[in-house]
Amino acid sequence: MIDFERLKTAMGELDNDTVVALLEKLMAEGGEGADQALAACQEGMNTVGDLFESGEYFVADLIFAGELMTQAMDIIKPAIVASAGGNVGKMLLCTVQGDMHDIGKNIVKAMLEAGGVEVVDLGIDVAPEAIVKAAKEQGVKVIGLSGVLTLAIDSMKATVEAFKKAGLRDDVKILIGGAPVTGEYCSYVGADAWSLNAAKGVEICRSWLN
Ligand code: B12
Repeated sequence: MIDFERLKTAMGELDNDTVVALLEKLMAEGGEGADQALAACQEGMNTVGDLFESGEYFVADLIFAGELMTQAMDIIKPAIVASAGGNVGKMLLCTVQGDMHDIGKNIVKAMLEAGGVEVVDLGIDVAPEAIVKAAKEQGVKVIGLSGVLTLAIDSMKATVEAFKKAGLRDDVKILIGGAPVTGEYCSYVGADAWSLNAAKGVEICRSWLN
């Protein structure tokens, strides 16, 4: 088993070589502990965020962190996306308007697909009206909204409002996720459910689609 504390520190220090070496070791040993590795990488990203806020890291470091996190996920993805089997249906997923962060969304997407859910990925910075339009066109009843910035909460709320305005709110189930999301925000947004945990999100979507 690899040293997860070391992985977290290496991620926070943007030590590319150590992160890759540790994750490749984990995969070479059969992939056990991939979930813990994902959590350690996320904690490392929190360190990056803290150092950015305190002025020690700059936007260029955030960009590098994003690339490193993507690379890390590509290595361990085969071990975290355990297949739940059986196609259960189709849903929409995107990062909401104003937010360009997509690493978390892409992890959720990979896990949904492995869990038998067909995902229509609308990408990043998606306007509420575009989400409603896509839901109509695709005949989709489950919507997953991702957001990492605080402002994403208001975009999520605007998306729910757009479904109401289109007279479709009762026809769809809306799940929100991403770092700032809480139960309180879920009520504020008017979503049906929330989760910070990708695996839990897959469970919720599968139950709605079933
Ligand atoms: C990498 C990064 C970037 C990269 C993103 C690259 C990319 N392709 O995504 C780049 C460089 C583009 C970036 C830009 C910016 N960033 Co940035 N970024 C980060 C950083 C370091 C990591 C984010 C990340 O990928 N985390 C790892 C993933 C795996 O975690 P996650 O997104 O939370 O997803 C998990 C769960 O939340 C959940 N989940 C996510 N979505 C969903 C959806 C559903 C439906 C479900 C069920 C679950 C779920 O599952 C995932 C897997 O477990 C964070 C710091 C942090 N603490 O996270 C700052 C951070 C998010 N960024 C921040 C800021 C300020 C910015 C900029 C404004 C900087 C600037 N001055 O330009 C811009 C904003 C651009 C924009 N409009 O979006 C702030 C946000 C502050 C705030 N509260 O609003 C943070 C918190 C850093 C900080 N502490 O200051 N950033």
